[in-house]
Amino acid sequence: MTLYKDSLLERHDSEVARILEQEAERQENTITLIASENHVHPSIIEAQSCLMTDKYAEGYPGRRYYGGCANIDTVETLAIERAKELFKAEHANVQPHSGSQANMATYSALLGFGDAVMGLSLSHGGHLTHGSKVNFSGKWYNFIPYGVNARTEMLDYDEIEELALRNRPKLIVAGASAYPRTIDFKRFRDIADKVDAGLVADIAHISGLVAAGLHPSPVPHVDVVTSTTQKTLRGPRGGFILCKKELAPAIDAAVFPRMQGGPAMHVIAAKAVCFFNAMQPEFVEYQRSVLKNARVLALELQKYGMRIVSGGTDNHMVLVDISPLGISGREAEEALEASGILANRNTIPFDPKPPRIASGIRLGTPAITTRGFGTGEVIEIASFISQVLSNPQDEKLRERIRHEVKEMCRHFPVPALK
Ligand code: DSN
Repeated sequence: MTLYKDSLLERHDSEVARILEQEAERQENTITLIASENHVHPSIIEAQSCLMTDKYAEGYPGRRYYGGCANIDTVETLAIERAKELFKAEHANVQPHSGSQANMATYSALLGFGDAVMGLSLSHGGHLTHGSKVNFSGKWYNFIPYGVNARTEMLDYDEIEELALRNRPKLIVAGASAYPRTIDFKRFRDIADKVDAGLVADIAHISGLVAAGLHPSPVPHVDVVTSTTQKTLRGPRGGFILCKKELAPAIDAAVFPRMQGGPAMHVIAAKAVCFFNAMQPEFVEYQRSVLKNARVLALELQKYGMRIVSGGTDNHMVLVDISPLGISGREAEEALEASGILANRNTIPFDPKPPRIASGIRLGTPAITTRGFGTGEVIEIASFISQVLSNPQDEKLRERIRHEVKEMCRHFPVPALK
């Protein structure tokens, strides 16, 4: 043990300490290319491990159902004000435990059961909460999925408009979890206005880019924005909602008391730190590097014969069709993990394979960029990926790449482990 050696936790519960040590080691020696993951700043971990985990605080600042909430009110108000300032929003709710719960509360505030909603199909890059049949969203609401254009593999706003005119949804959800291109929220607003629909932007993946001004903000165009804090925004695991002032009472009531009980105040303290961190100039520099690394990764993988869905990337992620290499997404994910590189299998638009097999992998650069990897390392990583995916069963190759990955990682420690 190193991190937890002689720690209170090790003395108290050596079993858990050992597991946490192994997880730290795993992170330290792995290249994380999962697009939704990141490595937080140690300030986030410190804030999140604070004593506010002890406190019940059902309600909102100044309106709690428990005593002893003075500090709780101050920190939640700070998180709210920082979120509003960062995203130039009229109102913020920082209590959702996750992005899914932020979406659940938002739909509940804006819709009745069975109402028609349009969302990006999961198989074209949408999220479970955008209408998947196995999710509450697909069970409680009548989701009409839209997809990407078969030729460009990008959102086709004319097609979306036509679908909206035909179905007249009450709400349109714009946003994705596997879409590597810029989303035109203004165009979505025009479409929503034509059919008198509400508009929600789910920016869980791109909120860090939006905060840094490197992806157009949905805030001026939509009624509600939902997001997570743990992805490009590099904060604790959680969700938040932004909206116009007039929707604030409905959104707040939907989060608490309708969907959630006591807020996770230690996480809200860490969300406040996350928004503060995202206001610093170095955060913008970080996001620029995230974008640059993603572009280089796409170009390099293309050179090795992999097909990049939509032909490139505008954000932090690259969606790769690996069917030209003759292997599935699942095989690729497994071979890469055995070589020290983490990615996730992902369907590509119009994928003939089911999601558990998939024809693609989704890669993202937020975590490696946080560690300080630059384009030189990204070029090397693309070469590792190509070698592994060209010989997915070669044990010796896996071992060699695992060693090279470990060596590369040694020069770029995970921030919390420095
Ligand atoms: N599971 C997240 C992702 O990987 O994109 C979305 O919630």
